Amino acid sequence: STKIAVYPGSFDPITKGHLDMIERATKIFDKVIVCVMINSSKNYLFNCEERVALIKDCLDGIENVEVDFYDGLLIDYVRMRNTNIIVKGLRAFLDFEYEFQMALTNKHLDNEIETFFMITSNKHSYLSSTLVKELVKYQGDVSDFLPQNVEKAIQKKYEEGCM
Ligand code: COD
Repeated sequence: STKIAVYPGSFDPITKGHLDMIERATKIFDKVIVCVMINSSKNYLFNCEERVALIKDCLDGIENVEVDFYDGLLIDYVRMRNTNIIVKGLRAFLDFEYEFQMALTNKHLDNEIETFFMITSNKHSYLSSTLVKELVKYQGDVSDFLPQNVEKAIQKKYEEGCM
């Protein structure tokens, strides 16, 4: 049967760390659905449409990937897409506790749900959207961390005084 994985996140904005995850996941699963969602503990710089558009731009050319958005529970979205697979990325130390908690909560809500974790590549292990935003705020160089379209978009946010 076709294995469909949902890769959920804030992606505010998408970084080379996320892209590395997505590219690797598309080699393992038949299809990967990147879903822009809401983490209620975060304030977003880019609105949902902007985040979706930036991701779509980055993934142009990869066949078995789809970009979507959803305002609701992750497990409801996963169920709606007729799958039970969630894929997440794990960075050095900072993600473990939080991701562990989310994976177990999702499993508690729906025992069929399986969360797969992929370890970040070394190069991206310390990269986060939050750090990138801080760098841009103080006009640090982020070209190693972001694809060009995203770098342009975030620079525009800076020039518009959004950060
Ligand atoms: N290398 C590898 N992986 C990375 C990197 C990197 N450099 N940076 C981030 N990642 C991974 C993260 O570990 C995560 O798996 C994914 O990429 C997305 O990261 P973020 O930061 O964009 O997204 P989050 O953590 O804000 O996403 C949280 C969700 C939106 C998925 C969560 O809040 C959620 O499921 N919300 C929906 C409501 C819900 O169901 N809540 C209950 C959850 S138990």
